[in-house]
Amino acid sequence: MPILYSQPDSGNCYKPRLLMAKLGMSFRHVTVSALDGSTRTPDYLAKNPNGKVPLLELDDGRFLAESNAILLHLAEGTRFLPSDAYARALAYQWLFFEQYSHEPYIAVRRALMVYPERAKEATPERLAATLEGGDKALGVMEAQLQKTPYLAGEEISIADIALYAYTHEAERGGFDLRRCPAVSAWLGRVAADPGHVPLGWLPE
Ligand SMILES: N[C@@H](CCC(=O)N[C@@H](CS)C(=O)NCC(=O)O)C(=O)O
Repeated sequence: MPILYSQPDSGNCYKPRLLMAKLGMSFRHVTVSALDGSTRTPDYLAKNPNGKVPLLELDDGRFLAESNAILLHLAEGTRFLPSDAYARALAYQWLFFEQYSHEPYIAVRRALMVYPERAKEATPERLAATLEGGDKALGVMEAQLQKTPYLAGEEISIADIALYAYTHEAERGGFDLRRCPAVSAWLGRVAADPGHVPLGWLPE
């Protein structure tokens, strides 16, 4: 059975947990957290030299880091990864967008506002810059979701799993989703897709 090393309240870690739940895949969960130093132990750094979660350990003992790479691997051959080359590339487009134009603003602002350990980093300048960047990312998603029900087109894909993770937490970072009705409706569609689990869900 694959093992997922992850932090329960992290959106990046929620992505593979959510996909595996929707796929009905069994996996073992090992809690590793940036907050208690367990991502910095020699044992963990031997598994992932970048010292971050999530990390997937495959049945054969190989490791895979980076949430969106894990999504790509898990989704191979499933309804979450289109087989057509262009449709697939569109899903990749949103995965890269998530890492460069969305997560650094929306996830970071949430972390600054939610974790007391991060509060000292929440300067007015940083809060303003992350608000501006996050609102821009939400605007890009809103424009797409006014045209198609899911980010990469007519069907749900890993693009939606990747972007759901921190978008559904955006209000905890001070973003106003009432300004993005298509994004709000899409959040509801992703949550209504079979097998959905909430952020803190862990397998038994
Ligand atoms: N690009 C990475 C980011 C992973 C990441 O930043 N994870 C955080 C938790 S959300 C972490 O492990 N932080 C620990 C640290 O930086 O020490 C991914 O998508 O997996």
